[in-house]
This record gives sequence, C-alpha cells and structure tokens, in this order.
Amino acid sequence: MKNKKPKKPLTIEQKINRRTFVSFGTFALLSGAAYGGWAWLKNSPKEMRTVTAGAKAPLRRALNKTELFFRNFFSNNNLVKTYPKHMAAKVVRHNSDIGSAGQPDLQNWKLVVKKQSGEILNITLDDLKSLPKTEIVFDFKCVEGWDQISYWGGVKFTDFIKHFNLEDQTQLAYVGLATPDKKYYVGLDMPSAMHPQTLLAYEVNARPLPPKHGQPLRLIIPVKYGIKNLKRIGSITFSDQRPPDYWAEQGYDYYSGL
Ligand SMILES: Nc1nc2c(c(=O)[nH]1)N[C@H]1C(S)=C(S)[C@@H](COP(=O)(O)O)O[C@H]1N2
Ligand SMILES: [Mo]
Repeated sequence: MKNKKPKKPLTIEQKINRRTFVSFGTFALLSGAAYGGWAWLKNSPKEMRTVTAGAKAPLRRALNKTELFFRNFFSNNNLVKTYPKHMAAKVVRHNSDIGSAGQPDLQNWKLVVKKQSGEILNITLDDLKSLPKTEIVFDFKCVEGWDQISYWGGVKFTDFIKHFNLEDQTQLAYVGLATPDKKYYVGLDMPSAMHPQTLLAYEVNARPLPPKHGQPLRLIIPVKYGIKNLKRIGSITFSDQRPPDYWAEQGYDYYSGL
C-alpha cells in the first residue's frame, strides 16, 4: 500500500463556498428550465378558437389527455352512488339562473328536438309525463365547491330516445341542450347523455319543478358537475361536432365529468 498523503480536510469556509456554489448553480439551472418552460408555453400557439376559451395549445392537449383517460374508464355499468329518500335535502340549494330566471312561458313551452337531418319534433310536457317515471336521489355537485343530496324525478334520457325513435341520433358524438332563450347552453358527450341515470327531470322532492330549479323541465346528469345540469330545457340537438357550451367558453373543462 502506498502511503498517500491524506487529503487536507476542507475548512468550514471552503465547505460553505462549495455548497453555495452547488445550490446556486442548481437554482440557476432550475430557474433557467422554469423560464424556458414558461417561455415555451407563452410562445406556443393558442388552440383553435371553437367552443373553448382559447387556452394555450399544450395546456389544452393536457386537458384532452385527462378527458381521454376518464372516458376510457367511463362505463354505463358504473352507477353514481344513490341514497334513500329520507336523506335528500328538504330545502334544495339554488344556484345561478342564466336563461332560466323568473317564470317560464308554460302556455307555449315545448321541448324542441332537432335531428341531424333537420327534422324537428315538438314535444309537450304531457308527452314526457306519459312515459315511465324514474326517480333518483344522489349527491349533486357544483364546481363552486358545494354538494347536496337531492331527489329528482322525470324521464330517463334513454327512455325518451326510445319512445321518440331517436336511436339513430345516438350514433352521433354529442347532444346539445339550450334554454328557450338560448342564453344558457351545454354540450354533452353521447355516452354520458345515454348513461342510465341521466334524466329529463320535471320533479324535485316529488313535486313539479319550481321556476328556480328549471320549471318545467331540466337535465339531471349525475355523472357530471352541476354546470351541465341545464335548467329549463328549450331544445335538444344531436351532432358530431361539439355543441357550444356556456362554461367551456369561459374556460371550464368541456367534459366536466365526475
Ligand atoms: N339555465 C341554467 N341552468 C343551470 C345554471 C344556470 O345558470 N342556468 N347553472 C348550473 C349550475 S352551475 C348549477 S350548480 C346547477 C344548480 O341547480 P339548482 O339551482 O337547481 O341547484 O344548475 C346548473 N344549470
Ligand atoms: Mo354550479
């Protein structure tokens, strides 16, 4: 064994200098990377302006990946949890009323269904009430951070499709719904619309819907957040293009699934 001269131990000052150098170097490198990432994002193109809010394309790609991920797991056999009726809120929370404020014009109200061919069906509330009634008690969730167990009744969307011979329309990718005045509108992917718990609801707590909850007809779609549960449905359309969506235009996630 050679007798190597032992290394002189570093003085405290040297140690500190060395650490400072290493940590500052790391900091500089990471900041550079962060700045680079930010600049890359900032300079990357905006998504095509369609029904969304013009996000940077890479961010939208990330959101779309998330959507694909959730869509892969979506199944009509996965039911949203339901509750016994006694657990439903007696006083049902009320949120925004865009396109559904005040009293509806019940004399002239019709559900207007537009097929892709352009053919139009005008459906009355009595037509819908003559179909089997389905009820659901579930936890309604709003993106603003509240949720509430509530009890709704109406026609299953799939029963409505069958009864009015709209099966061919369900080959298309999307359903669009809008209030009679078109001020509030949502787009739904077909699998979510056709989910067995999706209702065209005309009752809450076993009573006809009051104006603030969407009289005379609203959507109840338990697999989506509140924003998609359009109150006071005026029209339903079918298409392969994403229908316009009020909150997606403000930057919210188009899919808005749970
Ligand atoms: N026409 C219409 N439907 C709407 C809204 C709206 O502003 N207008 N708000 C949505 C949102 S954000 C939520 S949380 C629910 C609230 O329904 P509620 O008022 O019956 O609790 O309705 C949804 N449907
Ligand atoms: Mo909401």
